Amino acid sequence: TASGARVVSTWDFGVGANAAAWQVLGAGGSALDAVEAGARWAEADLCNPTVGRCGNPDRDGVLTLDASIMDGDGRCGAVAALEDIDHPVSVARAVMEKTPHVMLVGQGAQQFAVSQGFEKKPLLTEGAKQAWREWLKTAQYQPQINAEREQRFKDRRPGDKSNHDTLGILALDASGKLAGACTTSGMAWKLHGRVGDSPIIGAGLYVDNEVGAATASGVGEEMVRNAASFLVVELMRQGRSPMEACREAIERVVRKRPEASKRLQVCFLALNKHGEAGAFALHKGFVYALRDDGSGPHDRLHDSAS
Ligand code: SD4
Repeated sequence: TASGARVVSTWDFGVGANAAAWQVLGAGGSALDAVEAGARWAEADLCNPTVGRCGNPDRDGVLTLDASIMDGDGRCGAVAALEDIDHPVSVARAVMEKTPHVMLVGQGAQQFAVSQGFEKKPLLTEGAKQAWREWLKTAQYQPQINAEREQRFKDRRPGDKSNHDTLGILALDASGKLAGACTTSGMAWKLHGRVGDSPIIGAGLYVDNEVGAATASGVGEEMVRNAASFLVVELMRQGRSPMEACREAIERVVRKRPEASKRLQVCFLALNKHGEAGAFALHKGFVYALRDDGSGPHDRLHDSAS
């Protein structure tokens, strides 16, 4: 059975990722298989301009993908700046399982993916190309906090106000093991070659069966600066609840760069080994999705504090 199992994912599209993960968890499958399934669902979602094949490109019009995966025993894998491969999270898992390494980047990551049977194909969608051409008119790199991001998404998807963003997904399986994954096309209009937090173990994702797991979304440079997901897990180790740990990590981000913090979004999501979840964001607007085997609604969207 799936007793005690649960999964949490960033943003409202996390509901879909959780459903995919639950197909694994609900059948008694492993947390690792569950988070990969959830991340693959998000990567395949053609309506999401910040994850996978529908992602917005960098300033040169090139779509580069970042992803990581980790289990609670410290096994991990990641790819960064990967081009033309549509499931970076599965390539990250292959790095973890089939190589002595943790991270592959760019050309080398692609070469490895192809050697593992992943198909190389152009991914940039018409919509993303159009958004890039539009962006070129001003060519200003100014990451926006949610409210303004909604505007961008509205341009891409009329009527849709949702805050699509990087997918971070954390799962606890029936045997009490944790795993997490994080997948993204990174910040739109980034410099070619820019790597965010999502594929950096300890920044965009960290998992430890002794304590819990954490993941992040928002402007990745802030997570890297603060080794943020590792920080959240270490705060939980010291006794903080998932929410308190996320809040304290946000306070650290603000303390480091008070001025910049006014203009950028940073969101943390955590799950401890007892299955308690919590989140905290620098600015309003971050939600996460939770699914468990409880008697309540199977899918719940939670507003994080900010
Ligand atoms: C990054 N954290 O590449 C990711 C992207 C993201 O809101 O979450 N954007 O920095």
